[in-house]
Amino acid sequence: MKNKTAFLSGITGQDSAYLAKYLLDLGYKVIGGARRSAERSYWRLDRLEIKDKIEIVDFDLLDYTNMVEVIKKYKPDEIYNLGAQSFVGTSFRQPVSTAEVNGMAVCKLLDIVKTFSPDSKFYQASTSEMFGEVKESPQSEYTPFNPVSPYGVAKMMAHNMVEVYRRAFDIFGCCGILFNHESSFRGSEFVTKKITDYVRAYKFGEVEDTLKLGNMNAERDWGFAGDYVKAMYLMMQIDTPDSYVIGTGEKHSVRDFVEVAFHCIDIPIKWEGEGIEEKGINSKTGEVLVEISEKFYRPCDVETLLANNMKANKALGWQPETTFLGLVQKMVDDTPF
Ligand code: NAP
Ligand code: F7E
Repeated sequence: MKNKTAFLSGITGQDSAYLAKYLLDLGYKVIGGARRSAERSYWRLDRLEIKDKIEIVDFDLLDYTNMVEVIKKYKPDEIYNLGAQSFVGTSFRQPVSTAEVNGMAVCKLLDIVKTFSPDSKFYQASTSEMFGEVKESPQSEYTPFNPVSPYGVAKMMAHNMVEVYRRAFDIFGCCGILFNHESSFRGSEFVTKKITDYVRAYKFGEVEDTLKLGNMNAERDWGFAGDYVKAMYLMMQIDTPDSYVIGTGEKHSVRDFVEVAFHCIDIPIKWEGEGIEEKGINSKTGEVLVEISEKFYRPCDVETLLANNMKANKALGWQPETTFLGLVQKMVDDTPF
């Protein structure tokens, strides 16, 4: 039997690295789409030693002609649209380009699939950020969306568009409504990576300043990216395309995350002060390690997220394997698995 072909947009990103490895191990031929930049970095693929096993092609979600050429040429069995402007903070400063890449480009890509490769299965990287100011907790596939960031609004458009293409045009379109998933491959501006990079540097005596953070009260349902890409694959294998919430069902605040990360190097943290005056202090030595900077506050923030993953558990047999402590430890140790 011929090996299946999977096309992954955003091949330089965190999720594509884990998914590419997973699919290659299953015997897939993997084509990875990367947009042009002054110097492309494949450090994640290199660390997994899979760069040479992937066919890399130029692919920019902002270029319609380029997308047509790639989809027409490969007619992949499975398309995973993982490319996006993925940083919520930036979406407040660049709402137009975020809407174009995360929203409108997905509409174009779906239409290209419908026209040139209607048998391709399509996975869209939807997000818990669409729940925004949450209408209920925990959040399931039936919870109304209420986004509070340009990122969330754009992703909601893409999500709804996949559901319309599924109903109206019979496209095999799946949406994974993924809650925050992290790893040592996370981009450095995301809060988990920022904290764990700091803690590791502190352990080796390499920091010169305190760790500066924003909203310490925000709560997230954080899981391990390596577990979540398996859910993407599973939803593309069942008979009927659908949308699934993927998360752990456990939430923690940014403050908890900081405490657990320092705990991984045996430093107990105590907190003093409130709001902008809050400080995280090494309770053994009195050294101030964490301070608040307004720079990292957002104009609006999602205060709390918690997944109800029952549907994925029942229909896909999916459940997370990595505990919260296990995730933080992997990140502090900088190990991908
Ligand atoms: P990531 O590490 O930031 O990777 C995003 C990828 O998209 C990068 O390869 C980036 O390329 C690429 N990209 C950006 N603009 C593009 C464009 N115009 N055309 C083509 N590619 C473009 O993100 P991730 O954490 O792996 O997330 C994967 C997907 O899941 C994203 O769609 C994200 O929005 C979504 N998501 C993530 C989470 C999470 O917690 N990680 C949760 C829910 C949903 P460059 O390297 O050139 O920038
Ligand atoms: O922020 C707060 C911040 O940037 C988490 C993306 O993958 O998950 C991710 O989006 C929380 C927010 O992730 C800092 O205000 C405090 O409340 O790590 P983050 P995110 O915004 O939740 C969703 C599901 C996606 O889909 C996105 O693509 O932490 N926070 N202090 C901070 N955040 C950052 N980045 N930096 C800080 O210093």
